[in-house]
Amino acid sequence: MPVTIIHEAKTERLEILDRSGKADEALLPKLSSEEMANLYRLMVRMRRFDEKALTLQRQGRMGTWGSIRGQEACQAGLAVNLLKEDWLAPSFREHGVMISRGIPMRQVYAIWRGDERGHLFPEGVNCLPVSIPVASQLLHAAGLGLGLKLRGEKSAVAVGFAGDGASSEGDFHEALNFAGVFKSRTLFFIQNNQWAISLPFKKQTAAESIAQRAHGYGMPGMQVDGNDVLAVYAATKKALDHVRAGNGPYLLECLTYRMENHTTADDATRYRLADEIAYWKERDPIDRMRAFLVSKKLWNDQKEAALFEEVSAEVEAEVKALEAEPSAPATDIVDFMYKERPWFLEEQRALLAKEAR
Ligand SMILES: Cc1ncc(C[n+]2csc(CCOP(=O)(O)OP(=O)(O)O)c2C)c(N)n1
Repeated sequence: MPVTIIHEAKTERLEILDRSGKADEALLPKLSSEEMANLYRLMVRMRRFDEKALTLQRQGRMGTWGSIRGQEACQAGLAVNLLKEDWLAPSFREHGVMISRGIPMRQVYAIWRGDERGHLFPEGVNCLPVSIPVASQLLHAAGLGLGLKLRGEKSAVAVGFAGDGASSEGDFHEALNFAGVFKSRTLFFIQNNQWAISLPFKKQTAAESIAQRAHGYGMPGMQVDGNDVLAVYAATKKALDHVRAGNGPYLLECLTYRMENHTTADDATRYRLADEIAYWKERDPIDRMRAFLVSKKLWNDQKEAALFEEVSAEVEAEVKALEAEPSAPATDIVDFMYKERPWFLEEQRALLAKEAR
């Protein structure tokens, strides 16, 4: 019986900066000095924002917090490639992209204090509410992307976010299959931070990468060093160009590491070894980019101090504004659920309103 090959697949991986911040010059994206420094600024801003939330949580001023420490390059590299008309379908670990898109820090903090008013995003910021069910965001983005296509959009895309754990959910398969078949205007943006709470990546799949699974859905996929902001920038641009041009969806896997606990309710020292954390600390996305900028004479201690002061002041002002807000009414629990409340929620709402009085 003659055998013919019906599909051959290769999956690319991109990295530009080595761990000490030295660039492969041939691969450098065409960015001005200011644009490169801006990527760094965004990451530092995210980190200060994140660190403050962890402190607030320890002080009992925040419900819980899912840290993005270590994932700043993924989020900054994507954020600068987004257009105003794009849509985001975020999971619970996208604060960096959200604050870079013009959502005030205080609103993201509010969400994590269980205050639904945080989800009332400024007019014109196309972002769905944070969705907690793992992998659900990909379905939302597949549908949004189809909607944009049916509306005849020529540039807008939908970005669906998920982690490595999400790639084992049925929703992941359904979203990618659907988007592939209907050629949705969707970028599937996977931050593989190696852990789904206490489950390591090698327990998620027998495949080497998430990116290679794109072949099975008839879309291109790529893996990028998610701790290298220049590589994420370049890979995201390539992926978005593909989707914007109407060629269908794209699967981008950013290989990164969750430096903190899963959330403040977790203790990662119970399942992770110190060696692993040390390995990733040496590949910190902010340190790498700073070393690169310094080597190009685009950054120095003075700029660093000024930036730190600026973002710290912003974070403090946002916390002040957050804490000056009157508490959310108890009825918000049901008010944010449906456009039209069913009878049983009306009953519960009345009860809540009475109790609150
Ligand atoms: C459908 C569903 N199952 C379980 C959970 C509980 N849960 C929250 S986060 C998480 C792990 C997610 O891991 P991953 O997708 O790798 O994202 P990461 O938290 O690492 O960013 C789990 C199991 C959930 N929120 N939704």
